[in-house]
Amino acid sequence: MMFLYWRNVFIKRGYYSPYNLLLILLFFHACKPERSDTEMIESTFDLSQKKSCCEKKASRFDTTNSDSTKGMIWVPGGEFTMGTNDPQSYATERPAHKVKVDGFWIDETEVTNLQFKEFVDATGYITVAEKKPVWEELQKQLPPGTPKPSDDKLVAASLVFSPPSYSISTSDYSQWWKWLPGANWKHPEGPESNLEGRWDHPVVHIAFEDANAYAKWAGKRLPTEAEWEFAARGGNNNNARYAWGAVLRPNGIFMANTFQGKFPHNNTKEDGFSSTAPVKSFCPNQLGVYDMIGNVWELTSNWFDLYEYKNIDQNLVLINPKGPSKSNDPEEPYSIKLVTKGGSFLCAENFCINYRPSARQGTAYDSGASHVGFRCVKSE
Ligand SMILES: [Ca+2]
Ligand SMILES: [Ca+2]
Repeated sequence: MMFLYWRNVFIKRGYYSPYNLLLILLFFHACKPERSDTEMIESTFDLSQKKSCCEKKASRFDTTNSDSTKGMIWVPGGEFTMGTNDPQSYATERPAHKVKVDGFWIDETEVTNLQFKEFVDATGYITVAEKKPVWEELQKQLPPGTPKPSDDKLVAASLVFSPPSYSISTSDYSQWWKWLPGANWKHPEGPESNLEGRWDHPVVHIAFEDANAYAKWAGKRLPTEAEWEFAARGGNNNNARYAWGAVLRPNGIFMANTFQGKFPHNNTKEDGFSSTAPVKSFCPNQLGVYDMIGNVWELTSNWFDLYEYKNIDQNLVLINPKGPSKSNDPEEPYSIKLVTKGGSFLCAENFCINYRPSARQGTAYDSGASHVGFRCVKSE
């Protein structure tokens, strides 16, 4: 979190330099326009369309859950093609490679505000975004010599999407991300906001340690990137571009909560939602799992290495890979990042095409934001 915060501080204080601009660009490196989905069909959101779609998508497997796996879907183990060779993808997703995972249970939905509240009520847990940052910890992710901020900057806060009302260049991320004191999971848009009417939305402003604490309490864990991608692909090996097939909007139906219109200022919300949506608002995948794509980015347990896939032996089948032993992004050497997957309600055609199962993004491990959440898994 602090890494992006400091970039904003640099900019606001006039410390704007090409280096800092580069950092900003690379933080969301995967969010840049690379193609138009020509197969996209113009459509408006229609609940009757969605209903008919969902009725056709029965889960492939019985979900006879015990209490410990209530609300979870069993993903039978198998081999699949992870990543992609699609040239219309980001370099960090390539090349495709063979992976085999054991079977596991996965949460049917992203963890909701109500579920997270149950955890907080039971444990008294306080999230990272609710606590005043510790300068000594911040320093570890900042270039040497970075000056200590004034105390009024070292306050509990989180990153909130706050776009302008007019068209701007998509090259400066500080134009739509605001470091907002008082923003946290209970107040997603800041102190004046609350969760009324949003208990079934995914919880946001969750850092890695927050997600791990919830998972431990629930007797679960975060998925590896491989588990997440296998589940997002419906537990099969077709390596389709989208989680549901080759076409972004089959028969004009919106399959996920993403961003329509011109990012960041003009969200036409043709899919029905300008921000997070209640979980299960869109069709489940072949396994019966909801919103793996879109709505909110989802944390995994893997450290993010920008070049991880380039170093994989293509002749091997990786068995239950857990990713690199440490974060590595040479362009942001001080930022420690985790892999997040699936894209969010902010993924727009003109800016970001991360609403695909192979897409991957590095997110600072100590960060929360208004478009990042998580779900859990459980081994057999
Ligand atoms: Ca949307
Ligand atoms: Ca999601």
